[in-house]
Amino acid sequence: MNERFQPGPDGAYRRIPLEPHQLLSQRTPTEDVFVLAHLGVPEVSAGEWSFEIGGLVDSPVRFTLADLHALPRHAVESLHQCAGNPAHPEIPTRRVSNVVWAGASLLELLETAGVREDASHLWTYGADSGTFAGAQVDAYLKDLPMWRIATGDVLVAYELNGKPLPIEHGYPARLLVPGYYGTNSVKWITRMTLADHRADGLFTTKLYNDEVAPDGTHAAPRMQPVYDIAPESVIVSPAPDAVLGLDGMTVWGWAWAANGVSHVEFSDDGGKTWRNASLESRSQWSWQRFSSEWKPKGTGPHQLMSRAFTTTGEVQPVSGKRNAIHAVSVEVKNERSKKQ
Ligand SMILES: Nc1nc2c(c(=O)[nH]1)N[C@H]1C(S)=C(S)[C@@H](COP(=O)(O)O)O[C@H]1N2
Ligand SMILES: [Mo]
Repeated sequence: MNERFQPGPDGAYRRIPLEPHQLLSQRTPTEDVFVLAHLGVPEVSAGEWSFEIGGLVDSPVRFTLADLHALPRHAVESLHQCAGNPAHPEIPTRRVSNVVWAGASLLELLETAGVREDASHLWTYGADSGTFAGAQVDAYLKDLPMWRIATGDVLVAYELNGKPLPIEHGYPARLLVPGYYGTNSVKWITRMTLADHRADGLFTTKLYNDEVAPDGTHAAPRMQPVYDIAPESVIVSPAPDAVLGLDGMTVWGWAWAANGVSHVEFSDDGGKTWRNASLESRSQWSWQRFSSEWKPKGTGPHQLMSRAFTTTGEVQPVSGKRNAIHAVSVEVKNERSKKQ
């Protein structure tokens, strides 16, 4: 285990993310990207490192870092978000970045091995082991349905923002699943296995599963893996507790969802009334900038909110979910008191 990146008292090493009002650039600089490691950060020597793709394949294949570099390099701009504490899916943590990853295409690696037809899931193991939530784990293990891999842009990434992956982000190589919550993008890959069922483990079938809202046709509560990123948005400007004048300003922020956001609404009265904000288009799997010209109607406290929608009609809930609406309280004063 790495001396510099030991897990904290709750079992995870993390670097504090930027607050929403600090997410000023379209692409998050590497030093500002949040870091999450449930079991601490392992030390992996790239010289000795390689990983094998095995299980339900025609012939297992092993890749070194040089092998990965020799394959076509794919760059993907992608929103990167932590799902938050798996024991508290109701708490929004807003650990979010937007970065450019680069590496080998997982599809191309799998073609080399030849995936058998009965394979339904890819299991990916990380080099880290230890204790989390009172349970001992031999390796960080996640699974991925084959249909997501077929959709494309899943990488075995060795670069972040044009530079080799920093140790804490998964050096020498990590999985990167655009559109899926960060938990699925296994760092410090040691092994991949094709299987015909989900991987049974702490981070696959025990933690990181959400109860699906009942639809009346199923008696028992149904669970679904924390895969797709739910629609979400944050207001970057104005910052919380800003003191503003009556002259008006541009309210702006970022919005995102697994398959992109269709529109964003803005409220200046704590969610009583909403209006459409303008929304920029998505670049690959990136977040999208939204903005709204806003001229306060009067002085006093205002609660600003934004909510993102998808084409399939999903929208951010008011509370109780990891993607709940982000609210920003500001104070509007008249020109004279503002200048004092
Ligand atoms: N091997 C391994 N991979 C991991 C984790 C981990 O603890 N071990 N944490 C996951 C979680 S919960 C998140 S949010 C992302 C964070 O990636 P980052 O630290 O590069 O931002 O890595 C994921 N991959
Ligand atoms: Mo996470």
